[in-house]
Amino acid sequence: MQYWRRIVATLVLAVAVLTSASASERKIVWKLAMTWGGTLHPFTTSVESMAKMVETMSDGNFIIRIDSANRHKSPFGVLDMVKAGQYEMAHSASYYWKGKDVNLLPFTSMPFGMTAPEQYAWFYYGGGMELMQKAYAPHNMYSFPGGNTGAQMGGWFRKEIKTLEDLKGLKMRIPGFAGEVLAELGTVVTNIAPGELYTALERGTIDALEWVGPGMDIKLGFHKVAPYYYTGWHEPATELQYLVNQKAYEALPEKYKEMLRVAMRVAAYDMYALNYHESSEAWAQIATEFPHIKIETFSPEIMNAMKAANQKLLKEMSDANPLFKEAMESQAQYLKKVRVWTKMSDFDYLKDNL
Ligand code: PYR
Repeated sequence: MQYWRRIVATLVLAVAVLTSASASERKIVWKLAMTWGGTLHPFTTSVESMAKMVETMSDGNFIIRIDSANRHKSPFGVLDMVKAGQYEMAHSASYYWKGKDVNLLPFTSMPFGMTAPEQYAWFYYGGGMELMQKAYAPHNMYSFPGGNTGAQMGGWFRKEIKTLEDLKGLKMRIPGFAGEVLAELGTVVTNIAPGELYTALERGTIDALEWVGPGMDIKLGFHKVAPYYYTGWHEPATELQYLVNQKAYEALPEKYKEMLRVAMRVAAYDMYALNYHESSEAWAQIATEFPHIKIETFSPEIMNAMKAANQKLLKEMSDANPLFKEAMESQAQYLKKVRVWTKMSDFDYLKDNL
């Protein structure tokens, strides 16, 4: 009897030790740095909902604490911070790193490229994810889609842009490959952190800027200083990115890796739906509340020049960077096939139902 009591007591102790060990192993706290200030909804709220999903799915054991750019003060430093392991994760846009590593450029949106449904199909089923991981591997990180804005507006301009001459010398905030295209046409291009956009436009540091689309733009007040609002050509499917430190990710239990992947994917799709909704609401508001805003489309002369510059620069950059070339060829091949379907489905439906 004594013997059995001792065995049972030992087993109870072993279970208690194991349970507390696995419970303490499962308690994980990560830090995430955003490029965005604290109130850039829906970018910021999408990240918050991702972290909330992870917390709920893990019974409160996997916590992701979010630092906005207001706190870490380095909106464009988040790539380096995740690379160095200072933060386990970041939320940003891949094309911001074109000056550091041009191979990271193709994963946000390319001028005259894929639309959001096409690009999601490419990411998940057309080889895009594999190419994105290949591009991020030298930085010791993984990258995951982090929410799409859909096709963006071409930007806010103080003056009407009638000819190519009007683009020359114009100071414009525009990131990514589109910035390269406009620079080729003589525009003085810069990237400015989102938190400083309004002040830069208002003070005349820049003459024009593009940010996202009506849902986000209207809250930042650009229409008060730059009444010409151009339709887009440059970012038909802007996908934000989660950056995840490779070592931190690999150290996660499999279950948590899956929770994180699922939460990022759900939050990303949801941001796309929410931004679509909010842009349509804001568009309706623009028409009634701000009638001075003029909606314009760039002339065929300007569009053709942009397309030609785009092709020229794509070739030059591809010739100099094999991985960039691989990503661009993959997108071009994918687009060839998927656009036929887009035309047969959405486009043919819409042309008779607008
Ligand atoms: C921009 O920086 O313009 C984005 O659309 C994210």
